[in-house]
Amino acid sequence: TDGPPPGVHAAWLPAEAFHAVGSRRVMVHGAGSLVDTVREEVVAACARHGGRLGGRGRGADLVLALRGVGPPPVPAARAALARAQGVAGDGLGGEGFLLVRADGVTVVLADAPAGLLYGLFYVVRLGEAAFTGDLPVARHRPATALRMLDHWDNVDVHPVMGQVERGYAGGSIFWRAGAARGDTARVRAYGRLLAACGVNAVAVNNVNVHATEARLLTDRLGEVAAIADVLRPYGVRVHLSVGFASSVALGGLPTADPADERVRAWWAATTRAVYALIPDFGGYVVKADSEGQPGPFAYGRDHADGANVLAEALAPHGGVVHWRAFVYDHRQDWRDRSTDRARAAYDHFAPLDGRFRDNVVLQVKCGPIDFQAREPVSPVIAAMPATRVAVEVQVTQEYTGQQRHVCYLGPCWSEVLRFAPWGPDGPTVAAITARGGLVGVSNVGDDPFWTGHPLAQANLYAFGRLAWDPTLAPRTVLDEWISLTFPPGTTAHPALVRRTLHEVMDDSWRTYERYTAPLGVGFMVRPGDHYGPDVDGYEYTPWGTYHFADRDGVGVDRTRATGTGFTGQYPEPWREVYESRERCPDELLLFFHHVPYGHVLHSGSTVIQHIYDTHFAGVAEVEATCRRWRRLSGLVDPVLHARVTERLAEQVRCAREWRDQVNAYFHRKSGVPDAGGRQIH
Ligand code: BDP
Repeated sequence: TDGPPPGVHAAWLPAEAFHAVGSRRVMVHGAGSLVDTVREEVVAACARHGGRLGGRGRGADLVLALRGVGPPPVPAARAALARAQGVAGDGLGGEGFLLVRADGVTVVLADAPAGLLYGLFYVVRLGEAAFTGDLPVARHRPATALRMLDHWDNVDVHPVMGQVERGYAGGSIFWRAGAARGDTARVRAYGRLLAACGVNAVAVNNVNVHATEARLLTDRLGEVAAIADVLRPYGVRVHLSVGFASSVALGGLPTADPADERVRAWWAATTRAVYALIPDFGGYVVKADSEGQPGPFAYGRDHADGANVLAEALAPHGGVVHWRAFVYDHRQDWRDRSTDRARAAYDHFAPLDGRFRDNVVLQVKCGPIDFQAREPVSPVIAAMPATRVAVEVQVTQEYTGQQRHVCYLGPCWSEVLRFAPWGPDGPTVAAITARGGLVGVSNVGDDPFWTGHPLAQANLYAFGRLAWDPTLAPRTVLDEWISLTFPPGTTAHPALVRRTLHEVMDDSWRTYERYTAPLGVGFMVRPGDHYGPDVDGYEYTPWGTYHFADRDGVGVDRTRATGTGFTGQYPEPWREVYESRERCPDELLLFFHHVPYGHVLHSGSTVIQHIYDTHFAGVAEVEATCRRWRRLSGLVDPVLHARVTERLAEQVRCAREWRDQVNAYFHRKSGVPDAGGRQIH
């Protein structure tokens, strides 16, 4: 139980990461299946590192105890516990824990088994620091109860999208060629990684629900139950993506109209059967009226009507429906600016605020368009005070280098979570969405390194950690990941490894931004697979993703004064900041404004010169990354080193291609030469 199956890389939990815990006397006090998991982890760690799981009356260095099951038998632990009890104040919730160290004993205290499990992984993360000196009582609770990964995994291999839609890490860990893989060891190892970073829910199939996947809800439910059984010991609940029209496709009804009694009865009965098999089932994820998926519009109903039917069926069992706000017309006429795709989610959902049942979570993509490397924060998040809103981010790197490029996304998500829609004195996105949660599209597959690019593991880790605590600095999170992934004992030069990884990764998202689409304009990618540059690839298509470059200027006018009016979806102060060319932040200028190439940015540079400079700089940074990575040859696992080296070679090639296409394109459009006199190909 203490490691991944043969041939699979340990990611952030190699055996060495457990040295501090495993070399000590540990006592686990309490009962329940997750407490058993804690015990198994401790036993395995001790077997490797020479410690032992203590029994009654023995001394202990670490006590992991559930409150309310009587005092632990070790005197020193009792004293530390008494101290902790005094400070605890209100409850720790179902997942929280307390940590205190005094008199040579480290104590983790929780009210529920999941808290003990998270407490154990916290101690593992602290390493020796958990056993040094005194530690004052510290209370840890997740910022939100819903920390979920959505797998866009298909059960059948999709003719275009393959086994995993937008997957860059091989096949699915759950499904292969139409059937459950039944790879219990792999799924269990995954659950363990998730628990160690704080993720507690997983949707096991694609939001685009095709015929085979649909049946997971009914006659193939057993396969979902089997996955739930394996993830349960790590506190991870299973969710299912379901089709809105399931009552037709699976139930044989003539309609999926949410107002039809038969439809409601079908959902109620179907959901009852789900809970009979999976009592802790998390709920449904629904993509409706979006990119060809069926939805309530077909019946003249709105999305509150649609979501509430499923919510009503789930409510008696404690389940939630994650209803996605990614609703837009992908066959729109691009000449008509009132159809601005950025406006769509708000236009559809903001009027429905207050109409959703309590167990509906509206799942809103972090930006208004679609997971571009740079977008403003979606205005929907601030527009629905009476609705539980979750933010959805894309851990899988569809638009950020597809796990061939190093792109650490912690800083990107942190900016979203810290954004304050009503200005610095108002609540942050993290606070607004605490009732709804954080959802990420998973980047995991059956690749031996889990994520294709070994360094993309840090994105999975950061997702979980930021969901648990959105105030964490991305650099700190990366530092944790480095410590857990390359602990002493796995490398001869931990300090050099740490420094190099920070140099390679800390700023890699901004580097990626520099060599791709400029100033928030987005979507200069190859249509279809979305990898690599294609400057006009989407410009004359019906997808609603344009840059409007011509000989005079570039950018999308989304102002109220002269454009699509999208800026009006934000509250003050942002509605005016974004409306104003002068005040709009540089990095979003072309998202909100169409400006001449000679427009001067806050940085002092013109738009056209900024484009040239950032594209040359971005490529130079990737070249420097390659040199830095070479330093680690011989210092980290050679297979991992080789994998990253191979990916970096592709990243350099692709970054140069981006630079050359983007620079040449704008050079030809504008006729403005590079002030630096560099060659533009
Ligand atoms: C887009 C992806 C597409 C997804 C869609 C979604 O290209 O594959 O189905 O998002 O989120 O970014 O539903």
